[in-house]
Amino acid sequence: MPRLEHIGIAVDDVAAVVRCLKELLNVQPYKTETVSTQQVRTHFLDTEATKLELLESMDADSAVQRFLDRRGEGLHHLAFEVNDAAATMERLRQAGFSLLSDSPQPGADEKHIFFVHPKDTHGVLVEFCETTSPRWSPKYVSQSNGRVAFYEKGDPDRPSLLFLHGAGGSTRLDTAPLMRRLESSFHVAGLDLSGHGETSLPSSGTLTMDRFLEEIHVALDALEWSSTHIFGFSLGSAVALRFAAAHPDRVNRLGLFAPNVEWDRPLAEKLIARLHLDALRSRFPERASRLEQEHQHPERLFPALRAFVAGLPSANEQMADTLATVSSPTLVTGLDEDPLFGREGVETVYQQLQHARLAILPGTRHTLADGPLSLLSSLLRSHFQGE
Ligand code: CMX
Repeated sequence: MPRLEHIGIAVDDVAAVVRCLKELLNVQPYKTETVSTQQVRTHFLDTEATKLELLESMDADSAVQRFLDRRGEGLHHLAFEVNDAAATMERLRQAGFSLLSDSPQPGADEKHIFFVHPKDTHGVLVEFCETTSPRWSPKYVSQSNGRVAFYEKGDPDRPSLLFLHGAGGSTRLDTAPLMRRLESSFHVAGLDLSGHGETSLPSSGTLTMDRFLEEIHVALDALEWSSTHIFGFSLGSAVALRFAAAHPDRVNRLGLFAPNVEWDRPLAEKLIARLHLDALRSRFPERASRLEQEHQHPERLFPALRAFVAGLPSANEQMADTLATVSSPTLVTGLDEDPLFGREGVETVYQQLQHARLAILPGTRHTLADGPLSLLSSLLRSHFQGE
């Protein structure tokens, strides 16, 4: 079902509209972007229910300028987000709608977009948009043991929020869609953990919790964040908990999605079975090829991850001590039908923390990028804003 992604409003005097919306809704633009193909400058505001996109014409011949000349300032279009813009185009073309381009075009906010002519939609210009894989460039910090990579977005004056991905994932693969949803409220950064994404795998080929924690320090120092909120998914949530227990002065609040802290041999074996590229290639070829492209040394990373997971059952006691020590207010979230950890794994984490709230969301896949992002981002925003 397409989701209302934003409402476009054509404006003559952007400063006056911004002042009005500040008084009316207490919202301010969080990003401005020029889309040269559409000859517009866009200003995005996030009202939580949906985004508003203020459209300023950059050319006397642009579609927005024609609209302003004919109708004056006002509601310009409704934009709905779809998973596959090309497939949606094909469906609508076959249904007889007049589409304003032959294929999806680059739009603002790293989206591919197309429009349906308002004469076919009872006078309302409708846009469809698909969020593309971000082409974000990381920042690197060199270390004796290789480099640490992180991605930074949003206004540096906002509260800081660090994102940690899951095992075998990366910022671009796991946490980027959530970062995009929260960049309007926070100064966000996504860290790639050792061997994942753009961060080097240590020459020993061994992944350790201590090294993950060291990488968080490196990123926080490079960002000049003395303390921060941290969000972690799966492995990233265990790393976030360990960091918060060891360095309470550097962590404000924690948000966890699909965490697990109690490991036995069968559970470790279940995860290890998922961490084989060959098996992935035959079952999910598209996912396998994305992993191969995303990681620098996938052929070394996956054996390293299997060895790391094999050691988790012997670290249960240490993890229980960790949970008892964490003092940061924590929002624990998980899926009602998580196929890997079950709902019990999430509830155990919640029960062992001193200052935690629990939210169980509907879902059947242990992934973040395809998870219940609207619900999750709204819960996290409130939690990190201290509500
Ligand atoms: N909403 C509703 N109706 C609109 C409209 C809009 N945003 N823009 C134009 N119309 C109406 C006109 O008022 C006119 O109606 P009448 O004939 O009743 O007067 C009719 O559409 C005109 O259509 P047209 O003759 O085809 O002429 P236009 O040159 O005005 O083009 C349209 C209209 C929709 C094809 C053109 O505006 C367009 O291509 N829009 C899509 C691109 C766009 O809007 N980009 C900016 C957004 C960028 C972004 O979000 O990134």
